[in-house]
Amino acid sequence: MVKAVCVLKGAGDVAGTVYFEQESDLGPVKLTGEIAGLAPGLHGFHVHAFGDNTNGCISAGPHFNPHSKTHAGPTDVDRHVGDLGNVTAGDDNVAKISITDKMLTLNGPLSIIGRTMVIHEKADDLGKGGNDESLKTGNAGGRLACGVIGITA
Ligand SMILES: [Cu+2]
Ligand SMILES: [Zn+2]
Repeated sequence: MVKAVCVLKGAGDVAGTVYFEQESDLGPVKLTGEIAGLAPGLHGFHVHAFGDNTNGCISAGPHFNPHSKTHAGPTDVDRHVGDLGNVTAGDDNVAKISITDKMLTLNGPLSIIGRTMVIHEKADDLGKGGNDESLKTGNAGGRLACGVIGITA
């Protein structure tokens, strides 16, 4: 079992904690946790390539994409490894996270440990927006908060 944690912070009021667990080397990764301070509705949620927050969330670079695919949704076969789609904030401005993903791993050379989770301003169109940006970022807009994924007990 490998466990990791990510504490997300940003310039505004958005903040949260996401926990990661992977039972076996090739098994799915389970994500749980919450992010508060969000406008109600959908918000793009991704693993970005770099564990670098030196200039805020922008330093995390593009979506983690070791196989050089285009942007898509979490259930698509061809997607960025970091594409987790959207999380939904309720009227209480909190998004409760409960995701099981088969493409992420906490093991080996493609491990997401040391990379950055980002929560976005807008909904991710999952690559179906019909423009170039949709195939790169899902048109999810600004980066509200982010944090580096680290190993935990
Ligand atoms: Cu993102
Ligand atoms: Zn992507």
